Amino acid sequence: MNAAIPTAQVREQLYRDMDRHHLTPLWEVLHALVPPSPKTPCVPALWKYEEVRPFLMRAGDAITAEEAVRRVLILENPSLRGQSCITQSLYAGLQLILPGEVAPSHRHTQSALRFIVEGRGAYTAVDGERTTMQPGDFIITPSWTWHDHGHEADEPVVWLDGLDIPMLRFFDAGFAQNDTSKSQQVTRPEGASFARYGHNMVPVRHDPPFGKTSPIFSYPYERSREALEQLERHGPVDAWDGFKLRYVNPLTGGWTMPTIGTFMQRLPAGFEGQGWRQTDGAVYSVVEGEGEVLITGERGESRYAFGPRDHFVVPSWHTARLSSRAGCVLFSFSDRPVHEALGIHREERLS
Ligand code: GTQ
Repeated sequence: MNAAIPTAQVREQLYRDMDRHHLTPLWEVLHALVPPSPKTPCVPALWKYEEVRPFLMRAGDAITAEEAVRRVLILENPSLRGQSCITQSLYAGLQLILPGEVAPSHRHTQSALRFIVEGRGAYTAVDGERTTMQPGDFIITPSWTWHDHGHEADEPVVWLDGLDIPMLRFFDAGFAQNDTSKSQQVTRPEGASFARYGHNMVPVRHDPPFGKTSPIFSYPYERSREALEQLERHGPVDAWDGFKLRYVNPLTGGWTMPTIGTFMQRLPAGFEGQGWRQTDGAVYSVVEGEGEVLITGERGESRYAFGPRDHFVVPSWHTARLSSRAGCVLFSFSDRPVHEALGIHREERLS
């Protein structure tokens, strides 16, 4: 080693010489690769429905559901523009279907959830069964099942799409096919899957129809809301979450989808929540009522006032604090099933 040559120069020369061999020094990036705590590029964001809706309706004039295949405005994280994602692992969008339209049948390995935001009477068909959409319903399109959406009633219907698109892109595991017909054949009456699996009973002999995904593909709001109302009557309230329930796969007690966890919670009137943070970034859809969320990360603080049909995202390891003067109901989803499957989920509840 020649002590006269400054180390920096030796290093620079090394980096340049090995660069064309596709080699790079770990020690320059180690800290960023293995950070002491999650450093997400995502930022908190809020989409007010009154601002989004006019664009959705203009999209309704600009393109048909059939031509678009899916007429969706993607909710893009402001710091990840152009990447079609709301967190690094999750996709979210608002889909519009107008009376008389059909969004043609296809299938893909990406799992999807629909959370109905506005309007009623549209349907989604999954694996031969249709389900009619009502605001607040949580509907699943399991991986690799044929699905089409249609609308035979008389008002625009808008729903939140949540998909694991970025995750499948990360794993390079995405496949898709278009169906030969626009709308799939209906082979079972509406409600058939709910009758079999949705009443705390399941057929004695059955195979899980959708593999790792819940056999119930529509969870009606009426039921979720009733459960939350009863919880509120009985107490006690959780200081961080209010009253929060997780949607379950009745066959396993586990998550409804292998990649996405879904939740619904009620914040009672006067709720002033404590802060928490967790590794799974989460997307929220406001169902009813009004409230506030304070989200704190290393880059600062965001305070959002939200009302019905607004959407917001809490990125990984950001501290969130919910409050509501008049009370509200929130739907949310995250990639927690994956964190748990990998044994990397962490949560901190601050007091
Ligand atoms: O409804 O099948 O928002 O395939 C994005 C991709 C919706 C759907 C999206 C999709 C769909």
